[in-house]
Amino acid sequence: MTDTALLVIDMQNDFCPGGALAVAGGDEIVQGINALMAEHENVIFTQDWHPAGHLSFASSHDGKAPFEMTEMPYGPQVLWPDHCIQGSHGGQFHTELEQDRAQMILRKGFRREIDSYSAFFENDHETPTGLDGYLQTRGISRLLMVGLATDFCVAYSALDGARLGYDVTVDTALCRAIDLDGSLAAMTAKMKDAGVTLI
Ligand code: VGL
Ligand code: ZN
Repeated sequence: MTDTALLVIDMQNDFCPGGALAVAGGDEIVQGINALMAEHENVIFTQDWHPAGHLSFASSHDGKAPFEMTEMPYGPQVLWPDHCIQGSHGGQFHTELEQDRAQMILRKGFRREIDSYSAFFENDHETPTGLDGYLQTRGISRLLMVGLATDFCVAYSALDGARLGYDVTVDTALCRAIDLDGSLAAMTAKMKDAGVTLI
């Protein structure tokens, strides 16, 4: 039994080319992730999973355009194009991703009022997703993270994981970034400062 899990983050159609919030090269990492999954006993997926009218969508705010900022009760929030709507094609995993390997699929962002980048906490940084309890009861203390997007869901998950005491590695070759206003450099620096290993 190994104490390591591979966390495959938000490998969904909407984050791949042709999707609503396409990350450049998002589809290029699918085969590499499939190969990495074959080497790991424990595999967990996350799935961004928003109700229509989610408050992280620019379309839910009068006069706001995608990629502008707004203030939420929990702090600043980027406004996104509508994406990963529950039950939609965009919310499904990339068709070539080997989904059968996932032992758990953790959905997040399902509350209309609050976004959730991290696999551990919603964007208020205090509402738990339950992943910490799941990992602890399974005796998992090391996490290898891959997926989309490097500077949002991957980075937030890595930072929270490190803060919770996990040994976190991010395989940057199997991630792709949105890179909004320098967010990739900023989040990379934060991950390094937090003791996350970047390979
Ligand atoms: C993500 C923006 C909005 C991500 C999810 O998976 O990085 N980014 N929702
Ligand atoms: Zn989202």
